[in-house]
Amino acid sequence: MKLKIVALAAAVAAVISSAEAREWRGWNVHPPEYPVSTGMEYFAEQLKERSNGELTAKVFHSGVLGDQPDAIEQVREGALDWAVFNFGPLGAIAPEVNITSLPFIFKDVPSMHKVMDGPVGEEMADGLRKIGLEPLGYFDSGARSFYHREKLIHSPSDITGQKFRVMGNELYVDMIAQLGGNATPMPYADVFQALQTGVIDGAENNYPSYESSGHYEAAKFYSNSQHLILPECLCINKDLFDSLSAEQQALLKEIGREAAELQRDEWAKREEVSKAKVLASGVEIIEIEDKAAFQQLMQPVYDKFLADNPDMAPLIEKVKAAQD
Ligand code: BDP
Repeated sequence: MKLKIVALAAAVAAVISSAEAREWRGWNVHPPEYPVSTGMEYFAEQLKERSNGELTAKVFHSGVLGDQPDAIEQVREGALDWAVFNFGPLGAIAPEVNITSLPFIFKDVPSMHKVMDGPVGEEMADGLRKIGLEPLGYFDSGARSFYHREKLIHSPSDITGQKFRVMGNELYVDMIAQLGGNATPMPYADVFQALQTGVIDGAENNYPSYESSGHYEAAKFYSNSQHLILPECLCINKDLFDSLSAEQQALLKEIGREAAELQRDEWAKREEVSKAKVLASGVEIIEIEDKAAFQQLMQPVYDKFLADNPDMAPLIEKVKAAQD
C-alpha cells in the first residue's frame, strides 16, 4: 500500500513538473552574439539554475520565428512565451510605450534610462500589461540615426524626396513626411536587400544593428541624427507570468533585472566595436551640427499623436520632466 502511494505521488509530481518544465519559447530578432541575445541567454541559464530546473526557457535567435510585429502578437496570445521587443513596434499597439517613439523626446541615452528606471517606467509597464505582456527588464538599443546609399544627411533638405525604411509605426511615417521624405515600413529582415537593390535610399538604426545586419555594406553614409532613442523590453506572456507562484515571479523579476544590467554593459561595448568595424570598412560618419533643424519640424508629429491619444498628455509631460 505504502509503495503504491509513493508511486502515485511520484507520478503526480512527474505530471506537475512536466507541466512546469515545458520549455518556454523565446523570440529574438538578433544573431547569437548580439547584446540582446547575451541578455536573453543569461536569463534562460539563470532561470533553469535558480528554479532548480523547474522552469526552463530557450531562445530562437536571428528572427527564425518570424518578424517582430507577428512575434509580438504571438507572445501576447501565448503561441510564444517570451521575447525582447523594441519599443517602436510595441508602441504601435500600446500608446504609453509609443511616447518613446516621439522623435527627440529623450535628450540622450542616459536620460532615457533615468526615465525608464523611475516611475514613468512603471506606467509604461502597465501599458504593456494591458496588451498581455509582463515586462521583466528594460534593455538598451542606443540611438537611431539615418544612413543612406549615396550621401550624408546634413539638413532636412537632404531627406527631401528620399525613400527611407522605417519600422512599422505610424509615428515614423509622419516623422519622415515632416522631413520631406517618403517612409517605407518594412520588416527588418528585408532591409539589406532593399538597400542593395535601391528599392529604398536609406534607413535608420543604431550602430550595432547597422553593423550586424550588414546594412553598412550597402549604405555607407551614416549621419548621427539620433532622432529616436528606443528602449527594448524583455517580456513574457502575462497569463503565463500570472500562473506562476509568487516566489517564481520574484525570481523572474530578479533575473530580468540582472539580464538588463548585463545587456546594458554589453551594449556599451558593442557600440564601440560596431562603430570601429564600419569605419574600418570605409563607412563615412558625421555628427549633424544643426539637430535643432530636424527637431523643429517635429511639432506636427507630437500634435497628431496627442490629438489621437489625448489621455497621454500627462505621461508625455512626466517623460520630459523626469529628464530635467
Ligand atoms: C533594431 C532593434 C530591433 C528592430 C530593428 C529594426 O533592436 O528590435 O527590429 O532595429 O530596425 O535596432 O527593425
